Amino acid sequence: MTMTHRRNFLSAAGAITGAIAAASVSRAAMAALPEPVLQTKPDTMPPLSPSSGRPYNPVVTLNGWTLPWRMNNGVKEFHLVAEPVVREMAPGFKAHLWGYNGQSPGPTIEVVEGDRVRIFVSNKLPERTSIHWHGQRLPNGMDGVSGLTQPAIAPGKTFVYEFTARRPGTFMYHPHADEMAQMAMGMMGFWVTHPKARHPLIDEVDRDFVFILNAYDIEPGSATPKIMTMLDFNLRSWNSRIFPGIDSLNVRHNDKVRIRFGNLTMTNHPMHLHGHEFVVTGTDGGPKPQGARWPEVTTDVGVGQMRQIEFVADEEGDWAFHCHKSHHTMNAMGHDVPTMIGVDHSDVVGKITRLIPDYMVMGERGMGDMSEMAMPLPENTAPMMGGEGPFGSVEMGGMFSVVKVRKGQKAGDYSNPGWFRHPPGTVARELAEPIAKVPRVRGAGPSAMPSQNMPAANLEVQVRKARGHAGH
Ligand SMILES: [Cu+2]
Repeated sequence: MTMTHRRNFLSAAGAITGAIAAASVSRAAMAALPEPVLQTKPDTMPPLSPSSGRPYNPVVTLNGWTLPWRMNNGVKEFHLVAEPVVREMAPGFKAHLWGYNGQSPGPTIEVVEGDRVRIFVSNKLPERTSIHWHGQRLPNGMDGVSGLTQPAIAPGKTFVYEFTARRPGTFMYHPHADEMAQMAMGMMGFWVTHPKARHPLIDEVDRDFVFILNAYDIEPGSATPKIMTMLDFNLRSWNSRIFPGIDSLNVRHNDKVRIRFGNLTMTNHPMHLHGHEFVVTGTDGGPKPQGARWPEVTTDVGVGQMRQIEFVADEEGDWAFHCHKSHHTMNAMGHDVPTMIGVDHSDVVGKITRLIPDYMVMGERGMGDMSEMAMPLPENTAPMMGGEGPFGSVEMGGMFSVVKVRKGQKAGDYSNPGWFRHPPGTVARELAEPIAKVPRVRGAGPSAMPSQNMPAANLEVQVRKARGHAGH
């Protein structure tokens, strides 16, 4: 267990914040609060079974964890600490982010419909903050919009939020103070409210995974995100992790699986699962009516939206699960590189090498080679794409992971079973023998294409180029 209680709150937090002058919270004020719980490892922690209150089947936060609570006279008390953190986004690449309780995103909060919830929020950031409880029904003054529904939480101060979790579902939390900077720095977390009893629109599942889609702009060789970036982020992550740093979702064959995700980036993400059809069973607005559900393999999640998908994992294997925007399954790289596919560099390379000895031709045959080149990278930089699979480089980065479906996986076992062992004869293979010549069908029906029409010889194409904008 890597979770540590912060016995000496000030010194432990001081060690994490390093050079950044963190605000101090008085020890006397802290004594009355639930001890903040800290997590610094980016591992996927096992589900946290409820120690008190109504029972439920807990979720698993991808490369994250659930925040323990203290029961105080029937109220569930949590303590979130907003603070600078160091997040390992992938092996060999650490980012200086802001988050909660040692991590970005912060810990997942799990409660039960009808629970009275009290959340203490201590601000150890160098600037003011607040927390908005996205999607919750609550008294207006608990909504966390600084300036509108409450004064901002100044550095060094602790605020208390209290409300009843009225609606079961999939929610998140994030600041509503200097949002652009604080969300670009990684301040966000997941919230799940479990139903208090059997709900006609909420199925019981064997596995329930959660994560938030987020994006950063961190220049290769540096560690702090550029907070002024509006659209051209260079890292797309799940829970501030990028492939191959995102853990696989390990399930047992025939498990009913739910995956919940929310989008706090600046663009939409079409989420695509291989090998299975799923249904979207709910959003941050609540469970979807049965008549509005249909099978699909990709569902788009817009900015500020949440989706929960469900499927029966009835096909064994290692199934890719990723954002379908091809640039979102890549890590940091330059986007303004010309396409070189089909360009023959052979005559120029020699000449340029005489001037620049390290010159390298890039992209003559596409970009796939880049993943195997193992070029020296600036320190603290993740490769553009990578991830070793059983058959070579996976050539992916960013928002990509694998759902591993195994007969041998035990109930409640979330450990990685390793690569799938394909039954003999079920893997695409190189053709060993020459292709037998198959006579082409020369039909005369309506679909036959007379060859004299293609290609048309001596075809002259005239292009008129626009000159100026006079005609616009
Ligand atoms: Cu995407």
